[in-house]
Amino acid sequence: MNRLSFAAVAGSILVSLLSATVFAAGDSVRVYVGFEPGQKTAVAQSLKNAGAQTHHEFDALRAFAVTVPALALQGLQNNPHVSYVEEDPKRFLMAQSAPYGIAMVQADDLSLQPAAANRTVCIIDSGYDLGHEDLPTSNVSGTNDPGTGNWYTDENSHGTHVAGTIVALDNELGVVGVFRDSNVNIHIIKVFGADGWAYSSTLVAAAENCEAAGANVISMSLGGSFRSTTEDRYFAAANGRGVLSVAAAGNDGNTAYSYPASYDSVMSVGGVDEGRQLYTGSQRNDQVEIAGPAVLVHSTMPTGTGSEASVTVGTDGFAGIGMEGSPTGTASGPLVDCGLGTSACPGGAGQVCLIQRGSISFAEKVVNCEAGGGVAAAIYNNVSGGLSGTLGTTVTGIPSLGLSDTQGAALLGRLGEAATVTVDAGNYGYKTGTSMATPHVSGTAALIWSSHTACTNADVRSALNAAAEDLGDPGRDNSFGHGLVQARAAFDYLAASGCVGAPGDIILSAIGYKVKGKQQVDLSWSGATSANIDVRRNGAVVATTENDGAYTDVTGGKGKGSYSYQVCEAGTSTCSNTAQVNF
Ligand SMILES: [Ca+2]
Ligand SMILES: [Ca+2]
Repeated sequence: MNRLSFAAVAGSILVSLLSATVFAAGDSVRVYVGFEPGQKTAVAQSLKNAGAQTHHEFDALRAFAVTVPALALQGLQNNPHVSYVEEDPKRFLMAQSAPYGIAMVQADDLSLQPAAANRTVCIIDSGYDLGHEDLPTSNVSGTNDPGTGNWYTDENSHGTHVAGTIVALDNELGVVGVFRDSNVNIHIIKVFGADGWAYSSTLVAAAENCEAAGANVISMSLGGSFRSTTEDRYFAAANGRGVLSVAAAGNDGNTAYSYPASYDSVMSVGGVDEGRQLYTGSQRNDQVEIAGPAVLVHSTMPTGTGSEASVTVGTDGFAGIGMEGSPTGTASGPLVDCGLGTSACPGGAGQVCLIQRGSISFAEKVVNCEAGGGVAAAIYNNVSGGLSGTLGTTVTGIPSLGLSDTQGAALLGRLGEAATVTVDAGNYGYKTGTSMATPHVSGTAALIWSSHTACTNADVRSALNAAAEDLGDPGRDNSFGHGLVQARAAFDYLAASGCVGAPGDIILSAIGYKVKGKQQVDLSWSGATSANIDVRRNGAVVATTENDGAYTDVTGGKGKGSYSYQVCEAGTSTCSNTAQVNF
């Protein structure tokens, strides 16, 4: 292509970019203006005559970056010394940002990052978007399931979001996880398809696959309200084999148990928001053991299925959350305070509506903005924190997003300035639930264990609980358990305890069932250090057995019965918790 035809094509690009814009007198536009060889001075003079403001001179590229009156564009394009004129498009900050939860659980302490992968976290969920720009491809494996398909795709998005909280890379893109450099082995078991449910037996089979893959930690952002003895026995036995199982406490906001979280052998994880207040959906009961960030957690979404939304004023960007149902797109205009947006905003056509949450639905606010000629709507929270809203079934024609209360306050100080709202598809998104709290805990467990590999699952569990930041009522409570998981404090606790000797480090689970009418109790324990252990039933030693983490006691009884069990280092009074079994 010779220069002449290039100039002609470049000119047509400008026309296609800018001709759709109707300029008013006084409008200006920022463009690149290319000049022919030897014509820099001549073009500079033409630009000066046109009233241009020069930002940059690129001699090697033979181009200026200038702001010129829009009405001068045509003359510049017709100037024989000008080789091309093209828009100087905006470029936005693409930097990585750390989700609030990573710092909240002390996983931003880089000294905790291991030098190599030596722990394995098994994530039982909806799959993993292998190839995502912010997720590792090394140290990642998975097990395919004939019912749900390939582990390395995710038709639901839940599993990819959970995985990002554990392993999103420190790479200038998107977010970061608890582990930043993929120095943890991830094994993915896909039990959910797009619709998001599975059987208990599917879960047990999945957890068995986790163990086969060498899992140290099993992370389960899932649950259901019905208990299964078989499932209970499985997780108790896995605990005895050294596996730490972690599961979501549930999102129903009541005091019901959810399983597998509410088995003794599984850590039940409740949720908090950015202000360390209880997530309103978090289930509260005596099985809740620990808490993690759960509200509006930012993490990875399968490529292209997430949402990126922002307001830009001048050089300041405000990252928001696209309204569910908002069309994608970019729109610019002066920023106008529309109050609560309960009627058409009187800012004149073309404005970006800044609207406070409250009184009417988000959809009605956006409709009112649009009715007043607004080109985009930014709705800010009236309570602390970010705003994730939905337009429901209302169809709107302008991009809209939610902002935090503090972002809203900042933007109220920028009224009248040109604002640009962008809502676009992306690779990241916000989700809320104890499902999001769970990977903060399972990831932290693996993180501290990575540097204390001599410790048992029971040691790690004890350390997480002992070092948690107490929230709510003093001491353990049914909302937060022992409190907010804290990576640095738990790491230090393990270092100080040397993994051994702390009371309560022997953790026992006991599960009763009947075989042909006869009472039988499966005991599973971890954390004992002697060669043999004593099994105590109702205070009396009924067996001394190998310390292999499992024993089945046949009580000899039928019908009803009530038993309390402990296991103790043989011949000592160093014992586990007491586990109760009622027939
Ligand atoms: Ca990243
Ligand atoms: Ca507490």
